[in-house]
Amino acid sequence: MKKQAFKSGFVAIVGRPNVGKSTLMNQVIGQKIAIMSDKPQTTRNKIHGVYTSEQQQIVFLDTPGIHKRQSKLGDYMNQTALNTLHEVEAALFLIDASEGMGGGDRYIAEQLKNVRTPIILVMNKIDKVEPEALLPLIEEYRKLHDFAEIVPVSAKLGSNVNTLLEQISNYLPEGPQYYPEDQVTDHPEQFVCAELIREKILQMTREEVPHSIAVTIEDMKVQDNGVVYISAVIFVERDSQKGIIIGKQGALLKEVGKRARQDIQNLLGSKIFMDLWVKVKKDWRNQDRVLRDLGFGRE
Ligand SMILES: Nc1nc2c(ncn2[C@@H]2O[C@H](COP(=O)(O)OP(=O)(O)OP(=O)(O)O)[C@@H](O)[C@H]2O)c(=O)[nH]1
Ligand SMILES: [Mg+2]
Repeated sequence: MKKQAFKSGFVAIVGRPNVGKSTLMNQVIGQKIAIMSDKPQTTRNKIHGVYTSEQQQIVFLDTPGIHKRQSKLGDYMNQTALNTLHEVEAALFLIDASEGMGGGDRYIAEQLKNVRTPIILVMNKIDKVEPEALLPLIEEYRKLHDFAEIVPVSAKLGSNVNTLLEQISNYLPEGPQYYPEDQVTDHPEQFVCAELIREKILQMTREEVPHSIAVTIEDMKVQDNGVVYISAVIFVERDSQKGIIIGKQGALLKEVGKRARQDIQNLLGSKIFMDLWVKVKKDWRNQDRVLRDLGFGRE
């Protein structure tokens, strides 16, 4: 039998906030590259996740959920997601099949009209949907756009994800293996560590607090005893939020540190010691200079 040529390419994952884009990417990669939460607007940057098999290498670009902007940070996030569509061989438009179509999906479909990239409609969260409800929903979405394929999946359970990978393969050109097979992302470890700390805060706070947080790693070094020392700063927008993050007698911050440490030790494969600091940067989500300092540059 003739050996098939190796294929490779870039695939964007776009959709409304909270539909499961990051969950899907992590499921395919088999590792947590992008943080996930039940809060909308969890992902803020374009996150690369590399999937490698014997026949193909797909670089997935997980993007921020496209939403009605509430800040300059929101503008950056939406632009990041939409610009990504032009850089890829194919795009996955993820929707939440358990919620049905909303204004947000229609808005995104509108944006897709100017894009020549093949778009695969991925109907996620089918574990929460009665099978007979799926067909009418497919018909409804079909009217929005001329999709290249339509694939129902459960990103959380991994159902039908292999079918999706096979479908994507049809849209990839022959190409080289860009990354070594054991590399799952090209983000620096510091970025992933900061994100893991932010994820724990998202899990433990509510309302405006999750959106008002930014995390930076100020220092990260291997000590003589082999332990990795990490110093991280959690930025908030208001004094009252600083109190919430620290918690009663430092309890919340301590718990954030405990949960993050476990994930970061898994990521780095070594013991870590972590110092967490909380600082107020007034209204940082609307300050151009601060946004740039925090890594949200122009897209
Ligand atoms: N039941 C179910 N829940 C899912 C599935 N996929 C994702 N979720 C949940 O949906 C929520 C949002 O998941 P994320 O992966 O963070 O969503 P996202 O689209 O990346 O969100 P943003 O980054 O905010 O745009 C989390 O609570 C996930 O556990 C699924 O297939 N089934
Ligand atoms: Mg996400």
